[in-house]
Amino acid sequence: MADTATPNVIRRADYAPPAFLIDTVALEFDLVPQRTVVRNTMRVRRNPDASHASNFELMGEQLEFVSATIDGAPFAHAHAHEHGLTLDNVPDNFELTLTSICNPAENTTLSGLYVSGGNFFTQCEAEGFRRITYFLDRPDVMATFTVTLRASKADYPVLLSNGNLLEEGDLPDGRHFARWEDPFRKPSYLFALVAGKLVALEECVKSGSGKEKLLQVWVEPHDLDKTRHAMDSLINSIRWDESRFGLELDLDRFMIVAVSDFNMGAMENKGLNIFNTKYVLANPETATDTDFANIEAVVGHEYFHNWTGNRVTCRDWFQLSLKEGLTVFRDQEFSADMAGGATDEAARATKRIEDVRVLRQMQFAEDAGPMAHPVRPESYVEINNFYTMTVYEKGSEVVRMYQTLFGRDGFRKGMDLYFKRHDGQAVTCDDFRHALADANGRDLAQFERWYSQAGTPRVSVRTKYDAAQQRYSVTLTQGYGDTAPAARETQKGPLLIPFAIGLIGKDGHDLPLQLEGEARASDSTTRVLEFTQTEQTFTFVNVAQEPLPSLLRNFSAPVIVEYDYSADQLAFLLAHDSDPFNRWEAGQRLATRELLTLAGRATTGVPLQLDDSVVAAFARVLTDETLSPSFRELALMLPSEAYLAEQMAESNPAAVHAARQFVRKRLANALRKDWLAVYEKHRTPGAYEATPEASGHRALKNLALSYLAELDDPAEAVRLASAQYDAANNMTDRSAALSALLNASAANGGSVEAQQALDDFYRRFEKEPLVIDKWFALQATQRGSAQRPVIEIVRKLMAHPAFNLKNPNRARSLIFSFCAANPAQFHAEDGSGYAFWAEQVIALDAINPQVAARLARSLELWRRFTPTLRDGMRAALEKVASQVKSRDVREIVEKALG
Ligand code: B3K
Ligand code: ZN
Repeated sequence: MADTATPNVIRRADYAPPAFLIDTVALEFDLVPQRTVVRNTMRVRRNPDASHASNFELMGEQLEFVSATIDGAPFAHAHAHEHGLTLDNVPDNFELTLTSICNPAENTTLSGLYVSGGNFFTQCEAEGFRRITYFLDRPDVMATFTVTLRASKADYPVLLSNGNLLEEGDLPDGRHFARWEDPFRKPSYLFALVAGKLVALEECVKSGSGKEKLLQVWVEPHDLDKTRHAMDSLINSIRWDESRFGLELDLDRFMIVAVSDFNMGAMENKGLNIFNTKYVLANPETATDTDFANIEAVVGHEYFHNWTGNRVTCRDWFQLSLKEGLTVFRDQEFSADMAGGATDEAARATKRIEDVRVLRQMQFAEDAGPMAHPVRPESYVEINNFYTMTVYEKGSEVVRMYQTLFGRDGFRKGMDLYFKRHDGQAVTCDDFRHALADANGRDLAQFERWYSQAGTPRVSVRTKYDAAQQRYSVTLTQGYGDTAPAARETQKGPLLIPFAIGLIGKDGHDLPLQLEGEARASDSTTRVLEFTQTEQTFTFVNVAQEPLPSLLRNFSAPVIVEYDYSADQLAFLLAHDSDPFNRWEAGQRLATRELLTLAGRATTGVPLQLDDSVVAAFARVLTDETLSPSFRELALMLPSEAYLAEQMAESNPAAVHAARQFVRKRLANALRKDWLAVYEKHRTPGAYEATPEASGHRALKNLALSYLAELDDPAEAVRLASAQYDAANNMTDRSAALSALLNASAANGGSVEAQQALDDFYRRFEKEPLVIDKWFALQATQRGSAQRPVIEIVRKLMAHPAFNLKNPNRARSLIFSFCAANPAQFHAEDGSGYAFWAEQVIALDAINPQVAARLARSLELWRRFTPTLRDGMRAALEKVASQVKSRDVREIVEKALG
């Protein structure tokens, strides 16, 4: 175990307002890669709402202190130390100038100021600003910033920072400068600068109130041909926030800058969003339909932060979901509206299904392990470890529940009140809840538990039909089941669960809904029950026939529903439910149940077989041309191996893989003709179109191809895939064909066709890093065989000249893809995957702790696996715990071993 003392735990309960406030900040940068000088002049005053402190404590990391002056005079009582700077006995109100030096060229953490591809970039959230200058680097300290950048004009022709450009000009010695001013007060985590050789796609638009806005997407010159989609996404985001929430862009200029070395997706710095290239650059040849959709979502997300996060920010980092959960909800709604408008429920459901898949696979797993935490965590060691699925995705579900309870209009009223009360402030999740409650005249005290309780709630359902009385009662019981210890200690009482339900008659149509005590049936055939007690019965009256319940429609709450449907009932729901989400859900339940039974058999070596009725249910979806292609693709996609393994009493990735492969093969062989017909019918010949319809066709066609690659005789699939690979005019089709070729030959240890396509792919896209990432990822996630374990391929690729551990995208494309997205190969019984994981976590820890900590999380569920795997994982975790240095990784592995 660790040989150093337990690192400090930061607790929500310990929040205290800052002793000092900083009203204005003037920053001057002399940008030099190895030695950047930063001069920081602040207007400081005592905080009237805080207890008195004679010393002024500023945060700082990896800085070389040069000097301090107070009100223009040198200040002798400044002491620099490991965590920052202490100024003794300062006045009540003063101007402080601090000069310090940092080394962006050597900054591999990608937090603070760093160099990537010869250009300067910053990343300050959560605590990176203190790596640039000494500061009160906490979100409740808000100041207006003026920024002067000076640098060599030849090397750094473009100089950007937040807000509006005040002036720019030349300096002696081939240098130049630019001065920027951000008129809005902001916390330091929203500061940004960019300097380098960049070009921009520009567009001028008029905002809702008629003001001119300059929009720019900045990239390296050779990427200018991949910026159109990001620009369109930005324009659509601006329009959407105006029409759906009445929120206008508040700056004259809005910039997006792409950088290839970046720890996460993107960052919402005020007026100067910095993006991972992965979420900006796209054209049909290099980006898949999924990439296009992700770019739209992330551009939207960062833009929407301008109000939810920037204009109203977080009081402290425990409130992170205040901005993240809300902004994820907003980006999900934006994408749904872009796909289906407000009314096309089927198109909206596609987005909903994708989001719920992610939530269930990733957030439910997080809730089941040692990192389980509430949406508003109570404590942390390293805040960067809490940018989690719980804070983001469950946080979004919590926001969605307000809208489910109050409707779109009620939600909008709540948002309006939130901005009216809190614009320009740093606030808490409680403030948001109170705004929603007050705008809708409701007491939402119980709803607070969604923020404070960890773990995935379980709702079990019992139903009873009384034919004589025509009454149908639905009894709901809530609890958490047997949850992880980290979650259990937070669970205090029942939640307010909006539980949407419909009742379906024998003909497949919805029945009218009238609850006991109501005068008549409601207009809608979906009802949101407000389920608030541990157990509660809802009785429907005038129910003429025994219905089949459609439960938790549109996934109205982030819970697990337990109800004993028969296979026939699930097949019926899959064919008839008017709620498209629940149609999909019925198919998933059916498949999950079948797959788990088969996985159980696989562990005992019993031969596997699949019931014909399951094949028939899938066949109906496959051949139902009245369903949209994108819905069919989602319905025909089996639950992922990771999700299935997580459902087993003891996770057994090999058994899950065997079961899932068996079912895929069985469906492929039994429905061969149908898959072929679908493949032909949904081709999209001609020029590439980026519409949701066209992408739905491609998705379904490529799913068919992937099933065909499972055929006992894959020759036909290989022929189709090769032809598709060669003829493809877009990355969606080309990468799907390559993946089919790899998988079709996996059982036989590879094929000439697959190798040729791989080589061709590399040559063709050698100059496109994002596509080469796909090349690595496709190989890392491919199916393996006993003769050809994927770990050997991965180890070989680690030595490939294009591999680079320092670039997070590249590290993720190979290492994370293998460790987190190829469970059957990663969890090899011989422990080879775990040994590899340990090596890489240790190597990354020394380079980039945030990225290392993400990778470290891939073993956190170790206690839930079979004994052999469990032992191997523990040994690997112990090895990592004994060697890593960063607070980031230590928190993860120590919690895992706990
Ligand atoms: N707010 C940033 C995430 C920062 C992560 C810091 N480790 C991106 C986003 O959620 O929009
Ligand atoms: Zn965000």
